[in-house]
Amino acid sequence: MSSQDIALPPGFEFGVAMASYQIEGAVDEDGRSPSIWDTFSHTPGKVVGGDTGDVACEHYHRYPEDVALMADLGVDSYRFSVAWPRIQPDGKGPANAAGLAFYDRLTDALLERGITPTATLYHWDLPQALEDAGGWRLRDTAERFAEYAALVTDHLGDRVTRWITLNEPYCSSMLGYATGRHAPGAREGDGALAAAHHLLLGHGLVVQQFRDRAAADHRVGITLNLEPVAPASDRPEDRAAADRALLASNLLFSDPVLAGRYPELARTAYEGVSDLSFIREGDLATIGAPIDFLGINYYFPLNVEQAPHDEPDPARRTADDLGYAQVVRDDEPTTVMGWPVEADGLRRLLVWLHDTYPGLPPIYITENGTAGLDTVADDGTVDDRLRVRYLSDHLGAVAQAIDEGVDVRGYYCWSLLDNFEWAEGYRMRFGIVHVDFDSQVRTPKASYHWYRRLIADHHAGAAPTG
Ligand code: IFM
Repeated sequence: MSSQDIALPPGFEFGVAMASYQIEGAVDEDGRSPSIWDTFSHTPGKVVGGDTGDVACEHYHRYPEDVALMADLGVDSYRFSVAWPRIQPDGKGPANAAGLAFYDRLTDALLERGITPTATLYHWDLPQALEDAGGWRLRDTAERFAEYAALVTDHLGDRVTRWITLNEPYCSSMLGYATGRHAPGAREGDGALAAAHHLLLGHGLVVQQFRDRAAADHRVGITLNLEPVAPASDRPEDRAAADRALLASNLLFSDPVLAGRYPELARTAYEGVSDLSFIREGDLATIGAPIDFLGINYYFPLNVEQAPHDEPDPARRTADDLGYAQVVRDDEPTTVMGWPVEADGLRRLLVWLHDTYPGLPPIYITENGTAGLDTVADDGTVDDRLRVRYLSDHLGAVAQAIDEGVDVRGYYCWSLLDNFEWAEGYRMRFGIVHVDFDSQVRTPKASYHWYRRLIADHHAGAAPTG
């Protein structure tokens, strides 16, 4: 699909997204304390190749060069995240002025280039001090999060008007506390479900205080990673497995936020794993308070079949052990991450959201993109045509969803730079700009040039004539 074939409405915004621990480096500068990801990545065997975020893309110092790349790309907005351990090294108490100053510099550089800052308050780098006290298993962490958020929004709120509370609470809770694939690397049942609830409670508390403190034209939302879920066959057991997969990957997060409820299935699916007694009266009203927009991160569809539980005894089961397994057909295209590629899945997901939640707020696609093992050729180019295809097909799917009535306002490509891809380290490159992690040289890939043209064409087409 060429850029001319992607018919997005006038005013549609284009952006790029990145996150603090994946790019900043400078992990012990200006008072920053360790986060759970510093601890996890320094634990042998947790990250491919023993990679850490110690240096990453050196964005903490090289941000002017990176903002210049964004300006040249022509994006309307940059979605970044604020590192909690830079702002509150102990996870509580007054703000560290040197930490805030970095986000001042970044915000000012963006605004000087006419790029709208979109700030995410939590993209997984919990101060280690808070994890040592119990982390997201504790209700108290939700309260700490709201305090931290107030420090950041009060300080940057004169310039940043679009805020995202959490990035992908599914990953922070389920990968962090159930599968153990992400920091802090726990494998729990009740603890992981409590973490999910307390993350959402933290979101709700921040929305509540945002309404009290922020200017009327400021906007707040949350980013969820959701998948269109389908059974791999018509067998009743696969259909039931798909219901449980839908619960775990979507409804456990989308229902409380968008409808102020937990799905009934949660009680039966987690029976014996957790009594869900961490949910207190009034929590769902807090979590379900209206938001101004919903951020959606989409990477792949989820087709599932029934599978035996890893652990027969529910009392010893981790929260991800729900008796289903993802099915990827041999003939299905997949990325180097092993993720199936299906652009229409994004359209289906958006239409499902629209049909499931009356009063759905406007949507931004806050992340979408694909990994490659990209290298710079002798002539200095990076041929990532698979990424061009991926991005263009997915933007086409967004355009179709808009045609079908879904209110999607913008799209952020993940990611501008190759960066620290969590447990996969630096091997998996998601950037539209290649980064040489030895020299820190940035080289725009073919996808960067393609996206640049698409944005320019869109802006030209949308510009008022005469
Ligand atoms: O790199 C991550 C990002 O931090 C969160 N969403 C998915 C991306 C690709 O895995």
